[in-house]
Amino acid sequence: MRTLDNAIVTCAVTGAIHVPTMSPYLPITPDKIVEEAVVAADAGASIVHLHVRDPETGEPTSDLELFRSVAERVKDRCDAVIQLTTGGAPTMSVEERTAVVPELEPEMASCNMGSINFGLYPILDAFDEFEYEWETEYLEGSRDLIFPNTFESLEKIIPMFQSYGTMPELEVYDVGHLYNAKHFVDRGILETPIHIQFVMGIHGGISADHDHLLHLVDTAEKLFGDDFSYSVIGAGRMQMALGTTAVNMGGNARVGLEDSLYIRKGELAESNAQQVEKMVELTREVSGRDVASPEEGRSFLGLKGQDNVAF
Ligand code: KMH
Ligand code: ZN
Repeated sequence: MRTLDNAIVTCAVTGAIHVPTMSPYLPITPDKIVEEAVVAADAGASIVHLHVRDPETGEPTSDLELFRSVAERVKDRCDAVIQLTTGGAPTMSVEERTAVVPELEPEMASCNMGSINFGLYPILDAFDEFEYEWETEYLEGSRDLIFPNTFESLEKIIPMFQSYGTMPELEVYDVGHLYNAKHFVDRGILETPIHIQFVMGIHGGISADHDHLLHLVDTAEKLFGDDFSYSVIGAGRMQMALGTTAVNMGGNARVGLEDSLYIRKGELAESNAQQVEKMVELTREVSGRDVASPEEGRSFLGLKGQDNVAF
């Protein structure tokens, strides 16, 4: 495994899992997404992972002009690596959600390594009423929805990343997705070293347990030897716990309101930066590592630099 002296903390500012009813702090408008990303970077996030939302309804969208406007403004105000989602929302087509790569040529973008059930419907049990009509439909619809990332679509997407100089961050939701990555490495389609994001705790993927993280890392070691690095998302209440374990083991951590709305059990986080500050402090207190700067992150991951993006 490749490890950096300092740990990379990524902040995922807003995503497709949470609906506006769930938290008054969820950033929805472009202004708020930009502000949250910049403050998270100031708090120590060297990578910001960005999705965009319809500013009127808060619905996840793949609008390229919104992506451009948010990415441009974040770039103007901080030097964090801007990592755009190509996961979008499970309801979008693969073409729609990956269009950010040719359009904006980011330094880095997510690349989801397999198809899964993506069950958001348990959230329905937690609320009596939702602010927007789409929220109930969206969550209910996830009962019968597959997040498609087929071999054929990955055969097209991975070379597209390479032609625009965009480093794919491989989103691995279960052990089998590591074998999918290995398959593309063996065929010469995916270049090494790879950077993996273990996404744990999605209803449909592997659960957010420490023993599963150890197994994922061991399996990646077996398949890729020294040719991979990793970060961990513990979706929901395991965010800080799994992030801390990952940085203790020489990996990296992702926090942010995209994957957990809480700062601790029962207490909503007031901002993305609050979660970043906590992860930074945990990293320093328990792992003996410091937190990587954006430049350290870039050099470790071999990124092309902010001057070479198309926004
Ligand atoms: N929010 C994560 C569960 C992506 O944007 O491509 C998944 C994610 C994927 O961040
Ligand atoms: Zn995302």
